[in-house]
Amino acid sequence: MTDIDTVAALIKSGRINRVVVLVGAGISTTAGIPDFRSPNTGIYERLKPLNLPYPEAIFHINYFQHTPEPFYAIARARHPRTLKPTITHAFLALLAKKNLLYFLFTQNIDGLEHDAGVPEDKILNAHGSWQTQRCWKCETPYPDDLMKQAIAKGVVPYCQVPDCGGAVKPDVVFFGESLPAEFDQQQKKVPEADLMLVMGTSLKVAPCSVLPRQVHLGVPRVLINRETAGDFGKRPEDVCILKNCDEGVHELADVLGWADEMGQLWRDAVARKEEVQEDWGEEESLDELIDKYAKKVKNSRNISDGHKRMLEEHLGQKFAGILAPGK
Ligand code: CNA
Repeated sequence: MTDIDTVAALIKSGRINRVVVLVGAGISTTAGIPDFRSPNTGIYERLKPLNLPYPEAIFHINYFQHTPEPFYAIARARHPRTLKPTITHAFLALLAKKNLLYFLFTQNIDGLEHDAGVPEDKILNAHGSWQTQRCWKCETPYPDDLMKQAIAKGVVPYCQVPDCGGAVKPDVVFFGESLPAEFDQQQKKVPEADLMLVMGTSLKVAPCSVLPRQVHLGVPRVLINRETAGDFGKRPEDVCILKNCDEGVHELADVLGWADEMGQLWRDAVARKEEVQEDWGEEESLDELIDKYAKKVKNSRNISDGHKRMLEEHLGQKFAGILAPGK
């Protein structure tokens, strides 16, 4: 019996009614958005030309507060507007349709679970989303149309409140920020699971990384991921399917006899997303945007606008002026 057969047999037994799912960036890589940590293809490795103090800095609130430029330089390539749900997202929608999905924790900020048709009340976007935005300093919301323009152009949008001057940040949870209050409430559902499914995550980011450990001993935990993660494999009831998520859910759906239904859900979701595609002008890849920004920083003698502002604040306008490009 293969691992896929084991999981399918559990689901077919009728004893599974409360599947709690945790997903991460790996379920969206085939939609065209790179994850953080995969070697060569992950964002962290590709950010090297930017000479950041450390790769996570670009998503760290302390860094963003004085240097938001790198985040916006690549935001266009990370914004989910053009992304379409994958077959793995459709599998999640199918779990919900079959009343098996008890709750879904997603660490992703691309909203593709929603786009695939998973009901809103079954999803916690644990790390927020791009749907809304506000000033990091005074928390005043910022208009959607202006935010779109800023992302499309790769420029930093600033708060419109007089004398505030804070950079606007999408409501995604940066490193150094707290998760939504709802997380504490929803994580109580984990010990109520009769099966936990974890897909596409390295389980390196707390607190989501601890969720699989909150499943009761004896309750099956299934990992579908390219590599092993967290403490998976330590419990006798663990099932580790080490392959691409889309491949894993395809095989599972085949054995369960769900393949046609899943395929239809996926096609419908893709068609819905295609209908609302917006034209943001010429597309530039993540690497092109990184390259462009790296050159810009180099030409301005490695002093970003954010650093200049910081110098101005701390050392005074005159001194910062000496470091301005071309001086
Ligand atoms: P991560 O640390 O980059 O890990 C991704 C995991 O998925 C790794 O173990 C990979 O081996 C695995 N993986 C990659 N592609 C596939 C695939 N096709 N099939 C199976 N496995 C695959 O990302 P995590 O999600 O664990 O880390 C949490 C971060 C990533 C959260 O803060 C997210 O907001 C953030 N993130 C989100 C997105 C998104 O919204 N799509 C993209 C990039 C990063």
